[in-house]
Amino acid sequence: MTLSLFSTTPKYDKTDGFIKFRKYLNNEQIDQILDYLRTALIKTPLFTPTLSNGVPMKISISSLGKVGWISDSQGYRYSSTHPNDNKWEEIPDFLYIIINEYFQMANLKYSVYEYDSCLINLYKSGSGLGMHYDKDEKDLSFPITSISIGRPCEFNIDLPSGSKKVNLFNGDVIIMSEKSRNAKHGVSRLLTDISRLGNPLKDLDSRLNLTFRKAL
Ligand code: MD3
Ligand code: FE
Repeated sequence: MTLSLFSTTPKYDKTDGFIKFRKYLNNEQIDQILDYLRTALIKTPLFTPTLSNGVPMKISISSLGKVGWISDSQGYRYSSTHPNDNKWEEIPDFLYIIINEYFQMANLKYSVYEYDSCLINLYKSGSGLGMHYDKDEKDLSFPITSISIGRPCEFNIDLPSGSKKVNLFNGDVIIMSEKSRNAKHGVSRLLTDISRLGNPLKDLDSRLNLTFRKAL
């Protein structure tokens, strides 16, 4: 019999291609992201999108990359400009490098440089995001990567193997690949922060989410 002195803790959980990493971003990485966004969002500020029926969404959004997701009376689409007509700021190289580390850990054989859009969602106290599909991207097989910052939330996803309720905390990274890529999902509510790292946002009641997409 072989004696195993060291247990190898898996670096992530994976169900139907839904990957939740046990290794979360450190405070330096989170500060680097927030520093970048503070500057980037001067020209392309967070805004409240309106659905085509005139109802405003409960979150505010902006984007980085070649295109960004917008919604107004004309409907929703990926656009090369912010509603104020400015071009979106770039996805910085340090973010591609961070995401690549996670792709490597999960053995994903895709190039992170295919990501041409990063959607930034800001959730204020009491807000959420109803259950929906993300199908506005041209290639629905390319994985989506999400980074959570700030207050934790309750995230729900209907996987083929069953519905899953996952709490997402500050620094958490998840990837939706394979069968989970086109699963229905949403954010039911923000949770009280009893977190391991605290909330790095100035507004302690809010949550920021970045999702990386290959939209074009
Ligand atoms: C599963 N955002 O922006 S991130 C969205 O926390 C969105 O802000 C949520 O849903 C948030 O569209 C969830 C995790 C996520 C993102 C995209 C997905 C899960 C997904 C696309 C397909 C399946
Ligand atoms: Fe979504």
